Amino acid sequence: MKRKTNMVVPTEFEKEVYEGLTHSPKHLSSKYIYDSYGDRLFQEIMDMPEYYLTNAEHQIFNSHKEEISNIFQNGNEKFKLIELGAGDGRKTKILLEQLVKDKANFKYQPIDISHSVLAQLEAAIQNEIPEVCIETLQGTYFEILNRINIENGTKKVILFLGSNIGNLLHDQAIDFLNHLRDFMHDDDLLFVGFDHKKNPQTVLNAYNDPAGITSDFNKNILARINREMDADIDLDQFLHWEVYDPESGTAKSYLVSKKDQSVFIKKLDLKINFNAWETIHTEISQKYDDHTVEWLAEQSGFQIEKKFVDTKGYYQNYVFA
Ligand code: AVJ
Repeated sequence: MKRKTNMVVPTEFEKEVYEGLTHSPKHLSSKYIYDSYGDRLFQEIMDMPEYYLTNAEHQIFNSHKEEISNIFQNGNEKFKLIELGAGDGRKTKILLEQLVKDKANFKYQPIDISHSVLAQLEAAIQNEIPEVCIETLQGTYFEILNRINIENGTKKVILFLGSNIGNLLHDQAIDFLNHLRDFMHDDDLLFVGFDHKKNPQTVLNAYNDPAGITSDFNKNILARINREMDADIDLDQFLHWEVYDPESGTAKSYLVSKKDQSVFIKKLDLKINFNAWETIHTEISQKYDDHTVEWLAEQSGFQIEKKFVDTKGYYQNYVFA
């Protein structure tokens, strides 16, 4: 059969690039930063001293793992430990080890969009904590939840860690939590990590490291357009820029064009003009206070069962039921 190359169906990424770069003001979605190179850069970000979030959540898990493990278990009842956006699972391992120690009856089901991340995670778990029964699930969160909810009945504990919820504005977070709650039954739990408001300088430093790792991470979205859509974007002609509004708690990442320039995206047959200092908004990283988390829970029909705070008061993990 002959294939008409001019009728190829565009991917989600291609559609969003077209939509976002022809929009005024320009925007691109941070979810497209994460290809295998983006995943690696994010792992480097988690190792940076300025990126306090990882250490804070790590500390909470280490200090409270017995109690967290207890909360997840309902006697010896079997449960699924489902992780949304598992990444390299470095913090989750602390909880997995505790659950194994407590002889909990569970299956670990990490969900991620990235094949390579899941393969690495599975190998690491089998190597480091072979007692854990792991089933990796590749896809988007709700696609997978739809699929695994068919085999009903088993209790679910859903992990949404690392301030991943911070990529959503409040309205989107409420929609997301509501949607998630549709998949949950009476005994099911949601364990979520929220990054809290703090000295605005501390927040800015976390998203603007002097080594430029965060800049490379942000620019990877343009690099992907170059690689996957045969574009000619000169990454050096864009500036990574971070702002933080201490009132709303919203940190925003931008890529700013350093000059008047145009780029051509061959695969989309699309030319995009940039004025000097024109922006592309790429990411939001929302920071919360207690009041706002309580409001989110209420708006999405969840009950707050428990919260854990790190010693600096930078970060909190909540148990929602
Ligand atoms: C993975 C979304 C939680 O917003 O803090 C890190 C991503 N962006 N540095 C965050 C990120 C720039 C991160 N999340």
